[in-house]
Amino acid sequence: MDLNSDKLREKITQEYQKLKNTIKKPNILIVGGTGVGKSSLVNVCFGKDIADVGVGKPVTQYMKAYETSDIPIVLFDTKGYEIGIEKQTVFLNDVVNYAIENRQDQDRQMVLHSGFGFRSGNCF
Ligand SMILES: Nc1nc2c(ncn2[C@@H]2O[C@H](COP(=O)(O)OP(=O)(O)O)[C@@H](O)[C@H]2O)c(=O)[nH]1
Ligand SMILES: [Mg+2]
Repeated sequence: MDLNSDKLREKITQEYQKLKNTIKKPNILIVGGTGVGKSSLVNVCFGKDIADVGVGKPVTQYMKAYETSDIPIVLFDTKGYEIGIEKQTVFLNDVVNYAIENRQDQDRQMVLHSGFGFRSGNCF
């Protein structure tokens, strides 16, 4: 087989694109108290202030999905998870149950990422 370096590079790029198109973006649910840096984490990951201006797609009352074509993940930003049985129940019903109910759906199943105990700037 005659493969010079340009052809080899082209072939690798084609195979990479093919592979990339078959892999689904992981959905990551960001959960944590108000002010721990969940929305800032979204902005750091996408390299722009999309969460601060709230352009995400509302998925539930408490959750928005953020996705751009160039970044290979989908981040679900949530309103703060607060202590207190009433608030916890509402949050669980709205956000966590959505993730649990969709865990068999390849397009919607989520990785749960806890925002407790750190701020976004410390993650990178
Ligand atoms: N010092 C510091 N402040 C942060 C960090 N991440 C976020 N913040 C600030 O914490 C505040 C709350 O952040 P935000 O992302 O809105 O928190 P959220 O309520 O969890 O979405 C904002 O003023 C951010 O600028 C961090 O890593 N270090
Ligand atoms: Mg926020």
